[in-house]
Amino acid sequence: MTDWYVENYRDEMTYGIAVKERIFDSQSDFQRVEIFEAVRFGRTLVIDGIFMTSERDEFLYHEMIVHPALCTAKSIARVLIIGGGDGGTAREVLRHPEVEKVLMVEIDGMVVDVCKKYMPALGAWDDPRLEVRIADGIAYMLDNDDPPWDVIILDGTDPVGPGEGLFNAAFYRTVKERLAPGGVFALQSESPILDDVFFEIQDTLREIFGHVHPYFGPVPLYSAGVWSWTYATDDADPMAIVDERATRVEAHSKTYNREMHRAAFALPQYAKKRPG
Ligand code: SPD
Repeated sequence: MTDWYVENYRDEMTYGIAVKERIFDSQSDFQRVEIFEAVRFGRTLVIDGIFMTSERDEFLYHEMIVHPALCTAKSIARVLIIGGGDGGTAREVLRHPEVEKVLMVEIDGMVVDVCKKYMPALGAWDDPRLEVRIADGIAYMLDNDDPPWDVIILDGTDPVGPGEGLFNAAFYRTVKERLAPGGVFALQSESPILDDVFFEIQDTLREIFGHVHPYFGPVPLYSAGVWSWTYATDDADPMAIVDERATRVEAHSKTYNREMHRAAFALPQYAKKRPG
């Protein structure tokens, strides 16, 4: 009999994936962390019952949360990642040789440990430019003496549980204060199809940043299928792609290229205003 892992979205819909083998299941100090081997998606990470990433389609998410910002920010020497414990976002950041320092602030050490162990291809854990700090990203942003960051990436869960405080104006203000001139804030901004959270994120970011540009792509692991990220800045231009950086990325990427970058920022009619 098929073993189904079923994500339940607000008791309104379910999305099921056939499991070949259950590999890890434990409650951390913050959330339930599970890894299983899926029939189609390969090793898959689930947090609090929500699909996070899979070996099969992780590139669709990680390349797109990283490279639009990294290919257009004024400088990319210093990159801060809040969340991102599976390592995929840091791996993509580290593909840029101009990056000198990446700090990943992840609240849950269990996520880092199990992804290193069971999904090692996701990360570039041995790169000496990467520092992993197991700490609360909100507390870090409020109290640190680090120099400003050229790019800040928020790679969190959905806005429930420990990730909830990462989706409000107070947090976005701390991000803006820590960004260097010409800097970019890139974040995952939920599905533009299923509910209003996408629109709430856009409205809140617009209170704080001069320019806010959502962009879109497919992530089959997420039940809505269509996903969004958002590029927020005061003084960078998401269309000003630095060719030298993009050329290097295109040599290894599976989805990102300059055409995909430009196309992702096309705003579908349904994303232009909240459904009534
Ligand atoms: N609905 C799931 C949203 C998950 C977003 N974060 C995924 C983390 C991948 N590094």
